[in-house]
Amino acid sequence: MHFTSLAVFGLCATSALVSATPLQTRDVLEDLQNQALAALRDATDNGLAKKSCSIFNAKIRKDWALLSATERKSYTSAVNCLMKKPSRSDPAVVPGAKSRYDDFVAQHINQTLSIHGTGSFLSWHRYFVWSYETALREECGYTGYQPYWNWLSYQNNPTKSPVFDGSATSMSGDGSFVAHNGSVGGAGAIFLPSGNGGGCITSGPFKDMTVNLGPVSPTMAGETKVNSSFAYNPRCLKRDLSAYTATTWLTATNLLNLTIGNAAQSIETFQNELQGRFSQGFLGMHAAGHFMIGGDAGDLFSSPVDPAFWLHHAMLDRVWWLWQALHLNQAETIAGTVTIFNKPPSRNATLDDVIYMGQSNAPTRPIKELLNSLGDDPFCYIYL
Ligand SMILES: *[C@@H]1O[C@H](CO)[C@@H](O)[C@H](O)[C@H]1NC(C)=O
Ligand SMILES: *[C@@H]1O[C@H](CO)[C@@H](O)[C@H](O)[C@H]1NC(C)=O
Ligand SMILES: *[C@@H]1O[C@H](CO)[C@@H](O)[C@H](O)[C@H]1NC(C)=O
Ligand SMILES: *[C@@H]1O[C@H](CO)[C@@H](O)[C@H](O)[C@H]1NC(C)=O
Ligand SMILES: *[C@@H]1O[C@H](CO)[C@@H](O)[C@H](O)[C@H]1NC(C)=O
Ligand SMILES: [Cu+2]
Repeated sequence: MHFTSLAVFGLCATSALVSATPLQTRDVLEDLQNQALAALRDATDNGLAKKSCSIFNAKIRKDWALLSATERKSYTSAVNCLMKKPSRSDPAVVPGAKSRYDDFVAQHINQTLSIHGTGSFLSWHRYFVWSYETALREECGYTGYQPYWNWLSYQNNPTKSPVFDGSATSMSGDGSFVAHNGSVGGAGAIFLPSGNGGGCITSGPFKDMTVNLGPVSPTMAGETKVNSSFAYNPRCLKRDLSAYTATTWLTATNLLNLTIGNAAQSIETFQNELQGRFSQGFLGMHAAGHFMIGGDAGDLFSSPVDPAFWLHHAMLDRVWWLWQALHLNQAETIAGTVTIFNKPPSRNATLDDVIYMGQSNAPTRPIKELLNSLGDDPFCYIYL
């Protein structure tokens, strides 16, 4: 009952916000965030939070922009540590996995066609980010939690974003300028013009990193794919930050539609809108985040080679978390089949379907255990 009145409040808030132009993106997100936290606080008493986890003791994942310089550097140091630890993958099977970091990339490559445009898309990526966060903490001494990249910031000039400004406290910046003919997103349907990058990143914590796996399905003009999915292909990390992509799709309007607008009606409409309507030229916020970064991040299979992947997917998880908190009576529902955009046609996914993480440190679990961020086992976190 609590939930219904909150949902109604949410819908009233939408029309108020939509009529106020231009949309103040900070207010939009703060408003959603406050509603989500209020809903979760109420729900704590009604049994949403299980066992010892509650909104009051949950771990807090924060906006990168709000972390201190020290916190940001401790995060990027831990990522660089993971890139130096030896791989646990079988070199005969995954020759391109040279580091612990690569073990995660290889999982994503291997499972790409059953974790995108499927009923497991949201839960698989939630568990993936969590297993990576856990590895940073347990294997590399990181003491914080996974930060996120707030999509609704610096859309006009991503190179000024604290995530991508190329400084020592960023996630490294744009690639060097290499003339090329844009990228093609949306499963080949949506042309995205070039930005000012296209080449290797030049500064920041990941300037000297080596990308070992991919590209498996490159989308930036001029890139060639490897001959086999797990091939060893050492190279620099390429980006082409795109204000075009950010201003077109990483918008407050789209976020509101997903969380409290027409697309928020069910998990099916939510995840479909989040993943785009490619044939209509609508990239959707998930792919838009990938193509705002561009270069290696635009590869459906090997995109996790870019360490910004995890901040992007934490934001995606946050948007799902916001939707769940604002639709608690639907929070543990899923929709979709078990093949990418139902190609080839397949059965619906079920809550008992299992998600496995291979060589990461996370045990196989059914989807139903991965829906509640306050479910205690394995998750106990919120976003701020
Ligand atoms: C890839 O996935 C298949 C199942 O689809 C699994 O049998 C295999 O072990 C996986 N390979 C790696 C390297 O994880
Ligand atoms: C660039 O790519 C777009 C979309 O694929 C295409 O329409 C255009 O002709 C290309 N331009 C050049 C100069 O190759
Ligand atoms: C892929 O295979 C072709 C032909 O066998 C070979 O010429 C090329 O060097 C290979 N590319 C990579 C990246 O291994
Ligand atoms: C909101 O999402 C719905 C469902 O996908 C879509 O039909 C509609 O065009 C979207 N509205 C806006 C303003 O993007
Ligand atoms: C699969 O799910 C859709 C809704 O997402 C539903 O309409 C359909 O009936 C389901 N199919 C089966 C075989 O249960
Ligand atoms: Cu993915």
